[in-house]
Amino acid sequence: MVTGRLVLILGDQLSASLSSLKAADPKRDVIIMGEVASEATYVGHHKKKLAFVFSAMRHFAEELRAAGWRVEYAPLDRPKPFASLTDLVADAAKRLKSKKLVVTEPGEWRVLDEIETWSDRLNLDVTMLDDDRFLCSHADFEEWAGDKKSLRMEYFYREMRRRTGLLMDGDEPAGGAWNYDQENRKPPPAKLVSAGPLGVEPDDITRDVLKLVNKRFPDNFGDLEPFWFAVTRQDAEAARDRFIADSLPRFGDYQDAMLRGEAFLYHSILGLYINIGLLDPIDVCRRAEAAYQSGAAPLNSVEGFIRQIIGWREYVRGIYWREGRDYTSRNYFKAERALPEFFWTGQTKMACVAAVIQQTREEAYAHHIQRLMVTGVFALIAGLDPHAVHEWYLAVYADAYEWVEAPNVIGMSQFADGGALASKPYAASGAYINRMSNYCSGCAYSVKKRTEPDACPFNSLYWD
Ligand code: FAD
Ligand code: DLZ
Ligand code: SF4
Repeated sequence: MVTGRLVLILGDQLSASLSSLKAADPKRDVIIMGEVASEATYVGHHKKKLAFVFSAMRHFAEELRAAGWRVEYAPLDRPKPFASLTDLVADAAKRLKSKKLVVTEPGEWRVLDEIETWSDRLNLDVTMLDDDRFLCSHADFEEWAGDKKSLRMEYFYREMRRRTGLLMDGDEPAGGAWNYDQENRKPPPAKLVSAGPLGVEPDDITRDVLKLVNKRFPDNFGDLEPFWFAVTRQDAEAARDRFIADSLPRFGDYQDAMLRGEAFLYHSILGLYINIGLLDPIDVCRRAEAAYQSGAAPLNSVEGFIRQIIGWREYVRGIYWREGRDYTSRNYFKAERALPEFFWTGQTKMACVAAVIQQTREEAYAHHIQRLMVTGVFALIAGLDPHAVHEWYLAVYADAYEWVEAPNVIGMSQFADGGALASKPYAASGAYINRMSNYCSGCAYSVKKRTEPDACPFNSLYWD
C-alpha cells in the first residue's frame, strides 16, 4: 500500500500542537521518530540528558498512538540502529513507498543542512514548516532587527510584552516599570529553604532507557541515577504547577544567589521541558501572570520570570539564526587554551567551580548565574577556546540545544561574537561570587587577595 506523507518529528519537537502535526492527516500520514546515532553523539551528551530525550520521545510516541496516529518509532537498541536522520528517513520512504515528507524546521543549522539534502538525495518532496511554538518568527525578528546598529534584548522584550499583552495595563507595563532586574539581585542569607523541582519515579519505559544509556554510553559525562526528570506532558505540567505555587514567589529575590549544596533554590527547572516541547512557553507565562494577578506571587518575581522566557529565550533564538552557520566558530578574543580536565572531573581547589561542576555532573543542571558567572567567567578570563567551551555547555545540560546554548555561550558568556548579542563581556573578579554566594568561605583560595600564591584565581586572572 502506498502511504500518505511521512511526518518526521525530531527529539525536541514533542508538542501536540507542532506545526507538522497540525498539517498532517492521521488517517493517511505516518509519523516517523527515531533515536539515531548522529543525534546521540554530535557531542558527548550528559547521561541524564540522553535518558531524558529518549524517554520523552518514547512517551510522546505513545501519546500520539493513543490519539490515533500511526507512529513508526526506531529505538537505538533495535538490531540495526540508524546512523543518521537521513538513514531513518530513507528507510521509511522506501518501506512505506512514500514520496512526501513534512517536518517542522529543526533547531539548528547542522540538522537544517541535512534535511535540505533530502529532496535530491532521497528524491523526496520535502515541506518544512515554521516552528510556531516560538512567539517570534524569523520574519518578525528580522523586521524588529531591521537596520538597527545594535540589537539589545531590553527593547526586543518590551516589544514582546506589547505583542503578548503579558503584564500590561493598557499600553503601560504593570507596576509602571518594564524591568525589575534591580530587585532580583539579593545576596542569599546563610540558609534558604526551597521546595525544589518535582521529581518523578522512572516508569517501565524510562527504566528500559536507563539500561540502554548505561550500556551504550557508559563513558559519557554525568550521573545517570537517580533519574527524576518528568518525561510526559502530564508530569511536566505538574512540575510547572509546583514551581508556580512554591518557588515563583521567591524566584525574583534570589534569582542571582548561589549556595553550597543547593542546586535549585527558587529556579523553575522548566527549561528542559519547554525546550523539548512538553511545556508551551506562552502558557507557562500566562500561568505565572495569573499568580501575580491573584496576589500569589510578587511583580519582581513574575516579571523576572516572564522576561527570561518571552525576552531572553526568544531573543537568543533570533540572534542564532540571524548570525549564521559560522556563529559557533567565532573567536573575537582569539582565545586558544584547551578546556582544563577539571571541567569534566570537578577536581579543582576553586570551591565555586568545583561546586558548579559537581552539581552539573549530578543533575545536568546549573542555574543561569552559575553558568554565566562561575564556569562562564572562568572560561572567559582564563582565555579558553570558545568553541571547546561551547561544546562543553552543549553536552552537559539537559536543556541544551544549539539554538539556545550557542548565543548564551559564544555571545553572552564568552563575547566571542564581538558583541552581536551582549553590550559588554561578563568578566568579573572573585568579589562578585563572594557577594552572591557562600562558596568563598569554604575555599582554599583567599577572595581578598590578588597576587599572592593563595589569591583567588578569579582575581589574578581578572586583574591580569
Ligand atoms: P529559570 O531560571 O527558572 O528561568 C526560567 C526560564 O527562562 C528558563 O527555563 C528558560 O526557558 C528561560 N531562560 C532564562 N534565561 C535564559 C537565557 N539566557 N536564554 C534563553 N532562555 C532563558 N538555556 C537553555 O535553555 N539551554 C542552554 O543550553 C543554555 N545554556 C546556557 C549557557 C550559558 C553560559 C548561560 C549563561 C546560560 C545558558 N542558558 C541556557 C540560559 C539559562 O541559564 C537557562 O535557561 C536556565 O538556567 C535554565 O534553568 P531553569 O529552567 O531553572 O530557568
Ligand atoms: C538531543 C537529541 C538526542 C540526544 N537524540 C536525538 C535522537 O536520537 N533523535 C532525534 O530526532 N533527536 C534527538 N535529539 C534532538 C536533536 O538533536 C534536535 O532535534 C536537534 O538538535 C535540533 O534542535
Ligand atoms: Fe571561587 Fe575565588 Fe571564591 Fe574560591 S575564593 S570560591 S575561587 S571566587
